[in-house]
Amino acid sequence: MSRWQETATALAEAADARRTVPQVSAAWPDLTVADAYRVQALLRQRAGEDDIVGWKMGLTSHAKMRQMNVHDPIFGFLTRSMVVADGATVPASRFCQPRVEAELAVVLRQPLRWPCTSAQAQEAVGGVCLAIEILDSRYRDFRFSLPDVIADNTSASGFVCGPVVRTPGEIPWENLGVVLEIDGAPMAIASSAAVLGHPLRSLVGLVDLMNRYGEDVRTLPAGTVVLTGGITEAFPVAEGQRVRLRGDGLGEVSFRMGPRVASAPPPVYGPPT
Ligand code: OOG
Ligand code: MG
Repeated sequence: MSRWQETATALAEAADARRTVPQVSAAWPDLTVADAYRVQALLRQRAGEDDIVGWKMGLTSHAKMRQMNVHDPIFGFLTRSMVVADGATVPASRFCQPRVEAELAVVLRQPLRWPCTSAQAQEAVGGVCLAIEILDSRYRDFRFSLPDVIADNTSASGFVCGPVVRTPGEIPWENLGVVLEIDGAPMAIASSAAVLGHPLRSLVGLVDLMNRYGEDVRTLPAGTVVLTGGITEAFPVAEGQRVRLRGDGLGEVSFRMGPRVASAPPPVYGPPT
């Protein structure tokens, strides 16, 4: 088994068992960003092409870069099993050390491929909605380097999209106020402008990064969901808590972290191939 494959297997098993592992870079100090995206591509293969519903950008705001002490945008993939319905209760046993953050998600109405201009990206966006991302690092206390977090599929674990979807022409999505609440208490109040000045830049950045590191993936098909990155820093969420995100012109989206359940949770990365 290659070193990339061994690493992907260890991370997938940790994700499925909801436990943490030592940072990959501890045993592999010269792990590069390209190596890390190769590991991530193997996790994606393991999940299976049919299970991929979209992509996410991370570390696209100063709030997030500061919090994680990693200063370069990254991308990861989203699977069907990560989808959480608006208003749902999710058993806490699905996660190990969950955190939540406020995001804007976009849905593409036409395919997008490199090279793409901002105008082409904007043209491809069919809708914009609120999203709560549920992060769950496979590294204890979310301590990682840039390649570590890329190999771990950028801590992807769950996401909840809001019910109100607007076209880019309907709302000024470059500057929308959002409030992230836990149990009714505002944790963060911020603007979508925090995402690279305009979340559209995050979409263009995704296409650029994919062209460099996406290996087999070059085109984002119509219908793809893209999380554009945390507008706010991420906050730990405990069993029993309700998380709600409100945003100008986009209504609200919420979920509850429910009690742990004994039955096995759905695997995040699927069976070994
Ligand atoms: C890494 C993932 C970052 C974002 O939106 O910035 C991310 C992490 O913070 O664990 O999803
Ligand atoms: Mg995020």
